[in-house]
Amino acid sequence: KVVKAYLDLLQYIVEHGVKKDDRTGTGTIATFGYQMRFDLKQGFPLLTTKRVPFRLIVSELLWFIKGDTNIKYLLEHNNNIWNEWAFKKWVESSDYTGPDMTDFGHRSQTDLSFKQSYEQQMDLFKQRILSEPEFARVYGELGNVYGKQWRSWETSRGETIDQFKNVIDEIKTNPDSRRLIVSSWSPEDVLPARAALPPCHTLYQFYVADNKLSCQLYQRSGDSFLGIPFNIASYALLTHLVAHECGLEVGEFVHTIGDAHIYLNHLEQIETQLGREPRNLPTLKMNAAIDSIFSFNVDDFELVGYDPHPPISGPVAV
Ligand code: DHF
Ligand code: TMP
Repeated sequence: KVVKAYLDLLQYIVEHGVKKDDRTGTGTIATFGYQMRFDLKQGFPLLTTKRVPFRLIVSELLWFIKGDTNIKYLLEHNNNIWNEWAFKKWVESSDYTGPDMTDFGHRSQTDLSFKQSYEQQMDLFKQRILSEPEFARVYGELGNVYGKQWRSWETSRGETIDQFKNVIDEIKTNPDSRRLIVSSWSPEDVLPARAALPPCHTLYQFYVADNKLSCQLYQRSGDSFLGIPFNIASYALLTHLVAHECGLEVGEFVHTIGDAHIYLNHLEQIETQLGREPRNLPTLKMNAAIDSIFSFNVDDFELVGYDPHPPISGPVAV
């Protein structure tokens, strides 16, 4: 089955988006409030208009489910998608004595000799995270990001709440509940000192009807070219995993986005995708022998029939 929901989003922003400045200084076109629906029975919603690295989506989701917030696990799985935000804390710290890395996100795009120096510092940083446990403990840590909020939310009384496990238990025992929610947004944690990046996927809710599990995500801010393709696939995978754990079929993934934007330095990549014909969706195969959602490994997942157009690269706004 071919799905156009993502291309419709791009088209909508291109047509109706307004120019808007943003925190990163890159500039965007943006719209506010947009919803996509994916029927997970029709196939696994990984983009076909560019190749998206599924293995990175798997390792990031398993990292959330483990409750881990340190990039060490991601690096051990060759996943570099969160490096910049840990690196930023490192180069801004008083322990860092290398060349000045101020504003590395922009400068590495315009200044070739700086880019080399940045790449060298980033490599050194990754090596140290992987080989020095104490360094990793301090500088690999992203703070109160998803893993922490899902699995060990801290209350003002100093207790922790495992929202993720609780919601799974609730789906199993009280599937009609209208309170099947996991929230990552804490007003207390929206400070740079507490989280490297305040959660973009703010809150999700499950819904059970006809023996099918659906999931809706409220995403406060969506980078249409880089983040959203990952987010769609990640929550689709999450829905499959929770459905499997609860003995349910999969229903829909509903994706609601607040500030849905295209960075101005991604417009060309967006046009390329709008010129491509979407192809049939792949299907997801999971290792059926795994009996707990907490026991999956990266190689327990496989996509069958994924035949996308070639990858398209673009700079990430830090
Ligand atoms: N900041 C911004 N500005 N946009 C984001 O999408 C974003 N996403 C974050 C953290 N901060 C962010 C976490 N998720 C990539 C994808 C998702 C992601 C971070 C980065 C990314 O760069 N994807 C590349 C492939 C990367 C690779 O192969 O290593 C892509 O082309 O999809
Ligand atoms: P913001 O905190 O200023 O909204 O910046 C976060 C940027 O990262 C924004 O462009 C949205 C993007 N983003 C996603 O699209 N998906 C994600 O999963 C994450 C973590 C970020």
